[in-house]
Amino acid sequence: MKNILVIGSTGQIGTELTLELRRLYTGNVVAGYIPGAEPKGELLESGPAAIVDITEERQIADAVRRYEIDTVYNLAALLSATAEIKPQLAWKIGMDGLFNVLEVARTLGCAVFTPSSIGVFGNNTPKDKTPQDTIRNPRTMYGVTKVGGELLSDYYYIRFGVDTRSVRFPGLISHIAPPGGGTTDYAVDIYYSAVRGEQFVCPIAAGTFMDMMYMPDAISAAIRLMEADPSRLQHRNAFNVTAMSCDPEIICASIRKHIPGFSMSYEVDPLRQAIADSWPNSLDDTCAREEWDWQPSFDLEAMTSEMLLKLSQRLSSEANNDRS
Ligand code: AKB
Repeated sequence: MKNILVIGSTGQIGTELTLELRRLYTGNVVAGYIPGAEPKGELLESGPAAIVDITEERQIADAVRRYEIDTVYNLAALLSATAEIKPQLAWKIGMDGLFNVLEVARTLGCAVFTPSSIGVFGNNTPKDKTPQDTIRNPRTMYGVTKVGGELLSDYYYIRFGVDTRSVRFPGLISHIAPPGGGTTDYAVDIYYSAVRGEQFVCPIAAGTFMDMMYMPDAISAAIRLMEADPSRLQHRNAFNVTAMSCDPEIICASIRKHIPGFSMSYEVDPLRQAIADSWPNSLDDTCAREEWDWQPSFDLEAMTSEMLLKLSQRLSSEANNDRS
């Protein structure tokens, strides 16, 4: 039996991860949240919830003691574009918050998963098939906290034996909880526009390639890595993982196979574009495949079919509810 605490359970990854963990494990899967971002619906009804602000070490420790937690999924973060606007807060959550989690894990004996990102890479990193072990010199606060987080997590493993593991997520695409403040958010927003029958105004320029992944694959990556046999792990913080590499035109073309009239124009956001230009075009995820059998299930076409179907079902049932 596992008892798990998900910090940031109501965010883009947390919402789906918490529900999947509850489906898989019989122990307590505690939805940690901050006031103002309370769990609702199935997330609230299917298991325990607790206020856990990552900047308050005592709140983390209290939840870990109360529910006898053995594994923490630490999903608290500001995404890349927001982190550039609020760098001090990004540091407080990404670095000071992670330090709090690791200290609790060290003293109370928990394993810790903290997502890293393609944001750890910068302009000097090889752009295509970016290797697992290469230059990490981002010039964004998001990237700085993610590189710092990888190093700190490895330090806690090497120095104190805390079981820390992580993946470098690419842009994550989901029809459930929306992202907010990320550079790759356009790859979610484009599907909402398509389903609503609107033209999409893209903030990222044509020809800008970044890695992407459908959320069910991201959830499976996190859980599979935490379940992996530690004796096989040569790396820990953090593994490159990817499912596809695309630019806005490729996603648009994939949507047009289902909605031929869908149209897209461009109004490039300089902040997001500069961040996107500093990130890899595509990652090499061989190490994850070799060390814990990582393999995505969804390519672009499979993801587009499911995104359009699920989103249109959800948006039309919300519209019906609003009418009644
Ligand atoms: C972002 O765009 O900030 C995130 C990421 C790739 O880490 N989605």
